[in-house]
Amino acid sequence: MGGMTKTIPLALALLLPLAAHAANRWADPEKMTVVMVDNRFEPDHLVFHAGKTYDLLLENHGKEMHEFTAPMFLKAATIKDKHLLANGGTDIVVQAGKSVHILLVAPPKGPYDLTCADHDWDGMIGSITVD
Ligand SMILES: [Cu+2]
Repeated sequence: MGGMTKTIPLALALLLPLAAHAANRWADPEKMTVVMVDNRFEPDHLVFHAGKTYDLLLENHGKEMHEFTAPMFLKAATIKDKHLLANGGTDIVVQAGKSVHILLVAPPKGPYDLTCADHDWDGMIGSITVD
């Protein structure tokens, strides 16, 4: 028992700086809002900076369910709450009238595809640039 009380504070002393560092990554993100309507993204071209943290807010103002389908972008980014991703991590589903916040660290530079898997046939297509 005496050994435990000595061991725990030491473990905490070692872990707390790590926890603080991990938390800082998500502190003070840049806000980015994308509005989804029937059937398009507003705006339809998004620009992120590689390695920067974002609070991406997806607002569905439409009467249809829409999806932020960006398989390569979402796989390459660091996503805080992966449970918000659907269909094998390829997209974010936003029900009509709802919104979803995603905290992410932007992936490496490059162009990434963006579509709505439900309405790409109707031109609900955007694009993402990470620079
Ligand atoms: Cu859609």
